[in-house]
Amino acid sequence: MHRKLFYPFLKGDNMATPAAEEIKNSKVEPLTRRKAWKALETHAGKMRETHLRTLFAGDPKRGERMTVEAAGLFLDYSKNRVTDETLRLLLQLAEESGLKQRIEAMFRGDKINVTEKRAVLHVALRAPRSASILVDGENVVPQVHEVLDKMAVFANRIRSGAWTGHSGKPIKNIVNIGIGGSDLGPVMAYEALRHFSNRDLTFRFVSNVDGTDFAEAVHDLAADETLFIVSSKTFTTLETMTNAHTAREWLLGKIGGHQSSVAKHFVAVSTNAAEVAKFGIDTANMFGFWDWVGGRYSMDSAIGLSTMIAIGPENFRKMLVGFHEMDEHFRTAPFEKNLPVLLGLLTVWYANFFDAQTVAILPYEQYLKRFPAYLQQLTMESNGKHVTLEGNPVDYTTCPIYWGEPGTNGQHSFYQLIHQGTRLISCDFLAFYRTVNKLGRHQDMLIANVFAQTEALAFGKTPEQVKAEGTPDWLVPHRVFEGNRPSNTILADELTPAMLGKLVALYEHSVFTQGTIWQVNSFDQWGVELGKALAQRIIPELENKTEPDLKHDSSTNNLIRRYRKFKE
Ligand code: G6Q
Repeated sequence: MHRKLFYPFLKGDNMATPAAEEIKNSKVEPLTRRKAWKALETHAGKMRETHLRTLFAGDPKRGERMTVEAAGLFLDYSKNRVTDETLRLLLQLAEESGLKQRIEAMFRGDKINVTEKRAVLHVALRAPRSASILVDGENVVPQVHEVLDKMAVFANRIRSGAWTGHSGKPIKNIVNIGIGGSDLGPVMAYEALRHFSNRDLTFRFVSNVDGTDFAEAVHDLAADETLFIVSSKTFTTLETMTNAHTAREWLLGKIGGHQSSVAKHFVAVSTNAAEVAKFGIDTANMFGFWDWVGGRYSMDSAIGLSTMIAIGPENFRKMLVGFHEMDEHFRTAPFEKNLPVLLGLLTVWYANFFDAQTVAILPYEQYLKRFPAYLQQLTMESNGKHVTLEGNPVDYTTCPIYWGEPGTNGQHSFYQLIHQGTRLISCDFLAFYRTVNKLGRHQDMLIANVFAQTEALAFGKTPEQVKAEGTPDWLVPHRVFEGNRPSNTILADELTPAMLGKLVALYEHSVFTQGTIWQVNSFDQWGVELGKALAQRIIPELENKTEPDLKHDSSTNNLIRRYRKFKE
């Protein structure tokens, strides 16, 4: 049920905080009371009984009709369990949810991240120089380009060998130290754009506080040729700061240098100049960003410094152009032709009306091998929420679980469950017409598998078809494919920097669309706080020489005691 929580700031005259004002102005009915929602509930009853075979048989042009092409991406959504009526109702739900107004509010720089009282302006990170986006009355676009220019100068110095380390040798190895939003984007982008990267440079990414991550990352690196980029918005994150300090000790230990050599081997990406300076990094070598860039929306900010060093400033700018193209599409295209809106609405459709628990992201492009992991944070940290913007518990499901692996590997493992398991899993298949690695027949085989999988998922194989193949009766049930498993197919030219920008923006805005429908704040992440705080309390309890006075529950106390006993 929709239980109302008591929040003092929501009472009458107290509606004066920016957060409360923002919420009051949104004037949107609770989700389950919206007309379109109710109509969708009734409609879904029928659709749950309808097979994709019937939908395709009834409309020979369905596979051509239910497609949209924009910003160089082609989306075939015909293999979804939807009719024109479903789409009409989902689009009506978007209208009733105030999606248009929310998009405008985001692009305008309104403080739509109400719990942190911040604007949400990753779109400003890729706005052209001539654009103007105001935050608290100030145009932020010139600041964005100032940082990009500074990054470009630095990236070129590294790439050309002009930047030298302590011993006068050029830098050969770049190690990005960061976690979450300060790691997943850089790793994903580096892998995705490896073809465009400078192969004379080695890139490593250290995120985990598990010492193995650091140890293995630097194992074969020459310290005097290594540059660490400490990427941390706050410059206080436990994992990142622990790894950064370990890196400094490692460096100084290897080169026997003085603290001053730190400045030659460390740069920072942060919003916290004071902490950066305290660490020993010259703030002239600090690349800034702003509180209106969320971690998981920051791969195209200075957090992308490693990406820029890898692929060069020109390619980085092409990536930004790709992002911007999708931003403009999202902002201006009518919803029925709007790729992120359609993707977002389809996710809502399965999550809320088919009780789908998960979405599989299946890139048929080896370079996108970290894309599912990247999207896990983008989607689940954004929309894995249980209260609305007003703080009311939701009485509907929010974000599904995202997961996936690059094709065709998954076909030989978990696809069994997608084809014949008991769960409905909607799948996004991503594929490209062309590859930069043209090897024999590989690409045709790869793409044949994409089309084959979506066909098999949608249409399956009936008992009659199985029998007709001469299968003995006892084996027939095992070989039947029910079909009716939904999928989207997204096709594009080739994975270039611009294309990567478009793809990331596509999902960013799909997440925005979903969050708007569910009326959650897609831009905070309070759910990561409790574990962090408890860890801070437990660390000394593990390290203290004297037996600590434990005040946890009996399980946690016992685990701590056991670890203390066996750790040496
Ligand atoms: C992302 C989150 C989170 C964040 C990391 C790293 O949206 O805010 O993943 O990016 O916790 O934070 P720092 O960059 O401050 O170290």
